[in-house]
Formats: sequence, C-alpha cells, structure tokens
Amino acid sequence: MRHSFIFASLALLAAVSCSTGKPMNTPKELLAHRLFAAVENNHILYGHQDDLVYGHDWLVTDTGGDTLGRSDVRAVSGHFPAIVGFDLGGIEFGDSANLDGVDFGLMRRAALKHIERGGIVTFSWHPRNPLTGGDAWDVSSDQVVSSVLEGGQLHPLFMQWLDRTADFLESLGKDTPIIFRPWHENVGSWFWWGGGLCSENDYRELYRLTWVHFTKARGLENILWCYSPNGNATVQEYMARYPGDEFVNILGVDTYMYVGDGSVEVARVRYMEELRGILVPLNAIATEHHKLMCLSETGLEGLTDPSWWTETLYPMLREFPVAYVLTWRNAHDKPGHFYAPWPGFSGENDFIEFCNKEEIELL
Ligand code: BMA
Repeated sequence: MRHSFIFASLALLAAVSCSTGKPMNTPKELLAHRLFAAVENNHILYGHQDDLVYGHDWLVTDTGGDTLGRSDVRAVSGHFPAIVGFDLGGIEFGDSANLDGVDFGLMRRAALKHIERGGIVTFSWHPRNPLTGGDAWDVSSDQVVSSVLEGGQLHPLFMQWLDRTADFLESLGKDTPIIFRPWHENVGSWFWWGGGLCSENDYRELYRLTWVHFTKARGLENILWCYSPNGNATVQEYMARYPGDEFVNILGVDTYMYVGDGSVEVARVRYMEELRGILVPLNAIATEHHKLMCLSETGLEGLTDPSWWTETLYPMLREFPVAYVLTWRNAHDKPGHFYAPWPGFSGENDFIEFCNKEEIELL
C-alpha cells in the first residue's frame, strides 16, 4: 500500500511556481494532477461510499460533536480510504438529511475533515423526480428531462434545485477541490434521466446545463466532473450521451459483480467481461481526449466471494489505468447491503491483502 505523499508534493509545486511568478495551479488542477500522477505511477486510489458517517453496524448521530474518526475500512485495514463518496439526494428539496438519512451538516464536516487529512471527496446525486415528486427511480414519465431544460415547464423549479445543490457544494469552499458525478448510470433506464427516458440530445443538455450553471453562474470552478454511465453499455452507447470534453474530466463506469442464485465463478467471468468490454475502448478514448478514468461505483454486495478483492477486483484494476475505484456503501439499516468488510467479517483478510498491495493507495 502506498500513502498519499503526492498531494503534499504537488501543493509544494504550486507554491514554488507562484514564487517564480508563473500562474499557480488551481485547486482543481492540483487534484487532477494528483490523479494523473497516481495513474503514471501505477497507483489506484481506493474509495468507499459514506465511509465516515456510518458503517455496517454503526451510525454517527451526533452531528455536531463527533470526532468522525470511525470508518469500517480503517477499522479493518488501519487506514482511511483515499476517497470517500457522499450522495446529495434530497438537498434539492431542502431536506436536512439525504435519502439515506445522512445529515447534510454532518456530511459537510466529514467531507472537509477528509480533505484536510489528504483525502479526496466525490459527490453523487440521486435527486427526486421533479415532475412527480417521486424518487430518482421514478421512471413513470419520459417527459421529465425535456421539461427541466430551458423553455420547459419545470425549468424554473429545476434551476432552484440546481441552486440548492450548488449552495451545498459552495459551502465546502470555492477553493476546495471536489469531484461531482451527476446524472449517472444514464444508459440504463432506472433513473428518470436514463437512456429510455430522454433523447441523447436532451441528456447532453441536462449535463451541460448543470455544468454551466455551477461553473459559470455560481463560479464553482473547483469541481472535477465525472461522467459515469452504467458499465454494461457499449462504448457507442457510452459516448452517444457524452456531454463533451469541455464538461467532463473523468470517464467513470458503474459496474457491479452480481451473483444472485448463480455461481461466483460465472458472476466473476461476467463482471470481468463487462468491465473489459467497456474499459478497453474507453481507455483509447481517455488517452486521446486526455481524460482520467475510474471505477466510479463497483462492488460485490454482501461480499459473498471470500477472495473478491485479490482475485477479481485487483487483477481487473491492474489491467487498466484507472485512477481510483469506489466500492458502494455499508448500509447500517439494510442487512446484506454492504461492499466493504468490518472487523470480524469473515472476508477481512482478503481485503487487508488487497490494501497492502503496492499499487493500492489509502491514506
Ligand atoms: C443505491 C442503494 C440505495 C441508496 C442509493 C443512494 O445504490 O444503496 O439503498 O439509497 O444507492 O445512496
């Protein structure tokens, strides 16, 4: 395992370039450099969703005074993950907690604390359906995206939603570099912005509208934007909805290993084939377009394969220059819905072995 010394050296570099009179790197550029440097050095940053605010059997409830030192990943490996993901779903409605019950004030504190200790934070967003008031998975209408775009009947409401989300991100500080990953898994049709629910053009407009509003109107120039369709898509499908180079810094894929009632072996082969199917052509595109690549969401729910980390994920990561990988959340309130071990879980050792690999970076 490698620790994150690179960030400190990059910060130094920025200061040096300032003293020589050359323009200083922006926080966002520094974060991008850090991720590119990881790729160059064959490192992969490990990330875990919601790692600091709850774990398999615990939840931070003291939103103000908690020291935020807990983490399932740290409890097992001795290290915080390099990346922590949080979800903003609910902020658009003015809710005080997100769709999984994470208080937004707590999220802000946890995110800032993680960045302060040298970590990276990425935000996803499962906003409600602005037409029906249902959740992000409400796919009862294929008119939602078109109606939030400029000229659409829901446009004013939607701009208010964007502003509430931008308010939260702004509250982290305009010099705080972060990753934002909106409108994800958009080739599949399980979210209201999904493939079967809007035209390619309308999807691209949705992403661009978000980017332009955050970057230009709100001045949030501290964001690296991640485009992350579901990985079981062809590269043609992936690129058909690509917003454009100006709007995207990181090419992500969301791909899970799914065992269900079948065998682990079959599931493993399918997962690897799916990832290779998208990452081989995506790698060529990333190189040509000078973009970073990542596994923006992945995992095996319930970790039913005891050697998943070392025999499936690790070999897969070695095949492709992905800057980071984020495994999904250890839900405290949904038994079986977990993607990282905790102390006492039977698969602990395999995870520790994974974390100890030369290429895998934690804090
Ligand atoms: C999904 C599941 C849900 C959760 C949502 C947003 O993949 O984990 O339980 O509400 O992500 O975090």
